[in-house]
Amino acid sequence: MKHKFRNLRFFRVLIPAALLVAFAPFPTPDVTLTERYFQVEAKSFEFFPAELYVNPGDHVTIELTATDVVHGLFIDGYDLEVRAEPGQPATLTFVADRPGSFRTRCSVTCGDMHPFMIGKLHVGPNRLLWRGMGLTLLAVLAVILLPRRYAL
Ligand SMILES: [Cu+2]
Repeated sequence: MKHKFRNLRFFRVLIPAALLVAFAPFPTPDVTLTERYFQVEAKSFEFFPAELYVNPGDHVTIELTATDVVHGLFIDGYDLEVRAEPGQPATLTFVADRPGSFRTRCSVTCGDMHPFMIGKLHVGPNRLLWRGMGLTLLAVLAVILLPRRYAL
């Protein structure tokens, strides 16, 4: 009886903790100005890196370098564009004031695979990743803390 009571108390803590990790709103990110600088290489229908991660409010600079033919980088949602000639890097600077994930794509018809030259700009913390990590941690704690006869 004593053990059972302890287990109940354990779940009373664990379940709300899991719900909190899964659904609690994230604190608004602090508004300190962060400069983000990315060097993006555009070459044969690919951007490298293809995915850019920033936080809302960041001042973002993208330096686009084209190493074969003229390429452009257009950010859907922000409607911003930068175009680079081979060997002449061009920069785009903006404030990431819209959270979310936005498609980036080449804005210069550069060849057959041009429509597939896409990437992504992520503005905001990777919430799913953090929640997933939090839940995993709780699951591990549960396995460690749960009395053995209860776990199996
Ligand atoms: Cu292109």
